[in-house]
Amino acid sequence: MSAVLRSFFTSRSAAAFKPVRGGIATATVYPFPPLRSGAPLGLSPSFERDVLDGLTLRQKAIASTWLYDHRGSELFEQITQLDEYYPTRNETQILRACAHEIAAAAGPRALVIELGSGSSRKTRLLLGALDTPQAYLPIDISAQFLQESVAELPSLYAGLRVMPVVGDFTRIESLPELRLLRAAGGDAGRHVVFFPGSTIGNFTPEQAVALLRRIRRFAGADALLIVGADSTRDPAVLIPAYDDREGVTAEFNKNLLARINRELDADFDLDAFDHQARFDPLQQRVEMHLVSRHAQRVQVRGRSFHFEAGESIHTENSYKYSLARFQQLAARAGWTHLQRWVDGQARFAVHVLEVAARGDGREQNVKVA
Ligand code: SAH
Ligand code: AVI
Repeated sequence: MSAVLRSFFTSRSAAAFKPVRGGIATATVYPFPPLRSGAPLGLSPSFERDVLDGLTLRQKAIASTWLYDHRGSELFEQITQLDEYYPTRNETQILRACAHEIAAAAGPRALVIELGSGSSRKTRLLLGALDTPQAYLPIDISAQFLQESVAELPSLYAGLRVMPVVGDFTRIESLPELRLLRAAGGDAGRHVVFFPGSTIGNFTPEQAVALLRRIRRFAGADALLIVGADSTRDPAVLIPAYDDREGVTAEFNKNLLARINRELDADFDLDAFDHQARFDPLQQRVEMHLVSRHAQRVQVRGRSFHFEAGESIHTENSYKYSLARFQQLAARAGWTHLQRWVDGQARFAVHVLEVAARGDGREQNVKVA
C-alpha cells in the first residue's frame, strides 16, 4: 500500500460538521472519530494534507475518495449510464432478482445503513422489497449530493425515517442514530448494511478487510451485509469501462485536478494531463492515472511540484474479486455467506453475508438468468 493511501485511512484528521439542511431530511455531518478539540473545521484540512503528501510520493497518488465533490458525484452518475460501464447495469439486474430474498432474510422493520450511497437509486429496489423498513441511514462524503439524492425518499416510502450522514465511512466507530432509534422504541428490526457499486474494490484488500471488520463492530452481531463486487477480469471489457468513448471517465478523473485548483489554490493545467486506465493482472485491479503530457511544475498551496513527461498521479484502484477471493476476504473480517448472486454474464456478484458464528454453513449460490 502506498504511504498516501495508508495515511488516508489511518491518520486523517477529523472531518466536520455543520448540519446540512434542505428537503425533508437533515443530514448529520459527523467527525469520525469525534473531533479533537482545537482541530480545524471542514473537510479541506485532510484533503489538503492528502494532496500535498500524495504529490511528494515517488509514485504520486491521491485517494479515490477525493474524486467525489459535487461535480465528481454528478460525473459518476453519468458514468453509470454509459454502455461501456457494465457494473451498474449488471448489479441492478441482480438486485431486481434478489431483493425479495434479501427482504425475507432481513425480516420486518429493517434498518438500512448504506455506505457510499451516491444517488441511492439501487437502494430503492431494496427499500421497495423490504417489509415496512423503519429507517434508512445513507452515509456519503459528498454532502450536497447526498442531501439532494435522499430528498424525495420520505415521500416514496411511508413511515421510513431517512437519516443521512455525511462523513467518511472508513472512520465510523459507532452510529449514534442507532441508539436514538432504539431509545425512541423504533429499532426493533434487523440492521441491513448495503454496500453496493463495487465501492469496496476502491480499497486495497487490507483496507477492505479493516472496513468489513469495522462494519461488523458498528452494525452488530445480528447484521446482514450486502456487498456488490465486480468480478470481471477481461481487459477487453475493463479498459473501455474505465476509458469510455465519450470521455466521461476522463472528465471524472480530471475533475480531481479542477477540485484541487479550486479548493487548494493550485494551477493544474487540465489540458496538460491525460486520463489513463490500466489493468494490473497481478493485483487484479484497474488503476486510473492522470499522466503529465510534458515536463512541468505545478503550484499547490504555495508549494511547487515537478512532473516529468509521462509521470502520473495514481487516482484510483478498482479491485476485481473472484467469488473465492471475495469469500476469503469476507471470512478474514468475520463474515460468512448466506447467499451469493451472480449476473447472467458472470461479471458482477452480490454477496449476502452474516456475522460468521451466526451464519456458518447455510450458504446458497444463485445465478440470475
Ligand atoms: N453506491 C452508489 C455510488 C457508488 S460511487 C452506486 O452503487 O452507484 C462511490 C460513492 O461512495 C460515492 O458517492 C462517494 O462519494 C462515496 N465515497 C467514497 N469514499 C467514501 C468514504 N471514504 N466515505 C464516505 N463515502 C465515500
Ligand atoms: C465507485 N467505484 C466502484 C467506481 C469503480 O468502478 O471503481 C468508480 C469509477 N471509477 C471509474 N469509473 C467508475
